[in-house]
Amino acid sequence: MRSVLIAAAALAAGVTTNAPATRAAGDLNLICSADVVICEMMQQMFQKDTGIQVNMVRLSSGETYAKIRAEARNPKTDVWWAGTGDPHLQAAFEGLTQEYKSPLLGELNNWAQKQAESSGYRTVGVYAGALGWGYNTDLFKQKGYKEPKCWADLLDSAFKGEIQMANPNSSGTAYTALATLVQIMGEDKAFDYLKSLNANISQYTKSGSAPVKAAARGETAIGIVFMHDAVAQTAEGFPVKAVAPCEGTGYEIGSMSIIKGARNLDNAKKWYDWALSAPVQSHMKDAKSFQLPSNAKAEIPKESPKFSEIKLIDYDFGTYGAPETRKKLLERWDKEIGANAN
Ligand code: S7P
Repeated sequence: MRSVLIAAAALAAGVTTNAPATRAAGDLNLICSADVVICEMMQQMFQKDTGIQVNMVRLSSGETYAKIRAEARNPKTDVWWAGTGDPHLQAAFEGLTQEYKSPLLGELNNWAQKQAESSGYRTVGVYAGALGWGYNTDLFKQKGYKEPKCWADLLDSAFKGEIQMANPNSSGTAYTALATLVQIMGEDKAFDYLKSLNANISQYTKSGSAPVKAAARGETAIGIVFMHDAVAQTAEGFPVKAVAPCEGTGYEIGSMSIIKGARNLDNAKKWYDWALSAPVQSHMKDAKSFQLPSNAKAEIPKESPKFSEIKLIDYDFGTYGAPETRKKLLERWDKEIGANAN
């Protein structure tokens, strides 16, 4: 099924799945932290456009950050494309990624340029997406559940064992959720909230979008995810409805970074400029990737959740993208939530 989806996405993007012999132009070692369908479509499109062989692995954002830290003395990756912005900023602040000013910076929306400026040009925004959840409308009808419109509604005891979210250690989505709740409620109240929510959580998954994929298949009623990941399931034909929380919500600036010490630096810069271009970003919807593109000239998919209709908080990327904040929040999450998981 997955390979059918990838082939369909690649075809829709006007590329073939049989990449030509690409060794002559060299290699690029890429970690991709978005959904595997868009990762493989980007890999195939770039190979076709440039002749460069892309050796790609898909890892969640927190996993990638940990891998890059562990390999700092002997980097095996050239480019980290996609994934939530906080761990890209954390890597930038630790000097794990390298400064690069793309000639395409001027084409980007302000929020993407700001991500670059605030990191000393060690990362850049490639898309944006708002946090929320998706629920299975068929299951809700069958069980007589009421639509949860607010973070507070997720604590209803009717949802015991019916909610999934990811683990914020591995997943950028779940770290965004943790940082969002702390910003909305204050740290102690957010941890009280997460302890109450824990009673309704059946599983903390490794990857951020897994909870809503499980909701789509009827394995859980609700998945706390980025709204565009819920919309992707609706677009696949599953009975999933995306919700923007009434109290307000956080968002990601999905980012891209070149790793310090990249062995294939010229090819890394080629990928970087290519991935920021409007035509490439306009293709993301072909893989049902419905984030808001960072290039102001790229086509915004009609399915993309509209930021103007979502109550967004003024997400503090400086604080929550700092390595000390990440360490402190994750240690507390492990102790107070992870250790008591069902
Ligand atoms: O599926 C697209 C997307 O939600 O995936 C990225 C996210 O980091 C998923 O990986 P995690 O497992 O780290 O949560 C997002 O950046 C992106 O919008």
